[in-house]
Amino acid sequence: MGEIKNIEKFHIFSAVYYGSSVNWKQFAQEGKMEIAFIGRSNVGKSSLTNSLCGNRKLAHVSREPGKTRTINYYDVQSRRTVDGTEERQSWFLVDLPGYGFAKTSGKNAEDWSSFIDDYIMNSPELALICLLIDSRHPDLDIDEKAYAWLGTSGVPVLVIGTKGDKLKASEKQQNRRKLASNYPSVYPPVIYSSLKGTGKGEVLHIIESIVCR
Ligand SMILES: Nc1nc2c(ncn2[C@@H]2O[C@H](COP(=O)(O)OP(=O)(O)OP(=O)(O)O)[C@@H](O)[C@H]2O)c(=O)[nH]1
Ligand SMILES: [Mg+2]
Repeated sequence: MGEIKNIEKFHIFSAVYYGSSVNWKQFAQEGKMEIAFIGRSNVGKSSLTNSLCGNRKLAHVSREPGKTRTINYYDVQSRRTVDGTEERQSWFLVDLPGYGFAKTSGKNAEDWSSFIDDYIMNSPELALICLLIDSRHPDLDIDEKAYAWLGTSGVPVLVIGTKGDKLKASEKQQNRRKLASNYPSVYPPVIYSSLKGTGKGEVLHIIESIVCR
């Protein structure tokens, strides 16, 4: 009888809340790779965190914008099997507060908190920034500003179009093309639905290429 090879796809098998901070220095010395989610308030960052990790109770999701106010670190363990050999990876998924929402009006109402800025610019372990954009609105000024600014960090950006379940199939194709032209990146944009889990394979595949190198 031939031997049955156990080939296992890359997946996250454990994700645990690690800590919250408004100061990038607090966790910076851990030396683990970090993948961060950034995007407008209410775009679905916390929902995506939960969807990717397969745990609906991990990050707090809210219908009200401005739910996540701190930099939240999740300690993630992933694994894959290559030619019968299991490989494990340990990294941080970092859920950031949203931008474009402020209870106070004024000059900085549209800006993100300065600690997001500090975090992005001062995290040597930051290997990928996932920029989440509502797939129904692929050309908002505030997202274009965020994208332009993120480009100065030198960290690769993956654009994820969220709430894909709210688009018709034809709109999905069209808006994916718009995302690709508005936010060019080494990675093609992914249309995601945290509600249905669509796009999860594509995002995990890109994460795999980063955490397994
Ligand atoms: N239909 C649909 N709704 C979604 C999806 N993802 C998130 N939502 C909803 O959008 C709202 C905001 O989701 P969150 O995940 O809390 O968004 P966030 O970006 O973390 O928001 P802040 O922490 O406030 O910046 C909630 O009501 C979610 O249920 C999705 O894929 N499909
Ligand atoms: Mg959130």
